[in-house]
Amino acid sequence: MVSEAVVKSLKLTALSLRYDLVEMMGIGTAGHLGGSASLAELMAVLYFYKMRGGGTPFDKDKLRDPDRDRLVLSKGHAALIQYAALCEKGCFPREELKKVKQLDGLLQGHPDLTIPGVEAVTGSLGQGLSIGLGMALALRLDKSPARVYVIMGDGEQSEGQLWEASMAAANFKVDNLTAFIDWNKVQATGTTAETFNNPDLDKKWRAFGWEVFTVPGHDPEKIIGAIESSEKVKGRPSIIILDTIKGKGFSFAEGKAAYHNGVLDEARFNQALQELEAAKAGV
Ligand SMILES: Cc1ncc(C[n+]2csc(CCOP(=O)(O)OP(=O)(O)O)c2C)c(N)n1
Repeated sequence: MVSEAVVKSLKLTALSLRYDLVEMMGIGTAGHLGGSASLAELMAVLYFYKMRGGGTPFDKDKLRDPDRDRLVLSKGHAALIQYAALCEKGCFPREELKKVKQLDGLLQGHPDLTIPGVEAVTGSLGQGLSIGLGMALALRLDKSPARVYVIMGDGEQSEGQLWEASMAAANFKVDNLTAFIDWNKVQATGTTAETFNNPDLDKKWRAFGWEVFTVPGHDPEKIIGAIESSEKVKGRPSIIILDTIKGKGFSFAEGKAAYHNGVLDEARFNQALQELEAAKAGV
């Protein structure tokens, strides 16, 4: 059972991550608001509550600890929200946020191993689950208590490779792996249903031998509950389908493909900051 105080602090953390996201995007500078904002609560839960760096909470000084939990952001285009979390954890200086996606900056458009805290190079959709599965198998061989988390998109579910990894993970009875689907129902140019309709994801994953949970994806308490349930599942991998809103937290972007990769003009930039302030007051 998570205390009210912890839940409140995670909600505030998610807002801070959204704030960092807007700072990185700047005015007309960088895109990918939608699929980043939909992950803010999950990132807050993972980096600020759940992930361990060799026995203690995620720690920038334990990034090479063999027993650290691993996070693979398979939907690598949402890198900005991961960068926000890593920055808040002190993995690199805040000034880097201003140089995101610039040639002389540390933080490139997709996660890269030069960035402290990033565990896998991603961006070509469909590959992260295979990478995470390899990590999970290696950790099992090493008898490590660490867990692997892999975050995928719902549009990404049309990639064939992840279904191979899905079958392999069930075949190998991997139970130190928890995957997530950011079920925000929108992808790059339209809704997921109209772009590549892939219904009944829960039934599909269950049929592939996984334990499946579906939870409201902007509720830290529910996310924690599902992760903790997944930790108790033995002999098969788990997947948590997060029912989310693309662009969550920014009224002009919610549910809109235009803000998949669209940049913010000055008016939207200011509106975004105002909406975050208002949300903070309501937590
Ligand atoms: C293999 C591959 N094909 C196409 C792309 C281009 N692309 C980037 S994001 C995206 C849409 C992804 O949709 P979804 O997985 O739902 O992500 P989210 O809406 O959560 O951001 C596409 C097609 C890519 N990165 N990799």
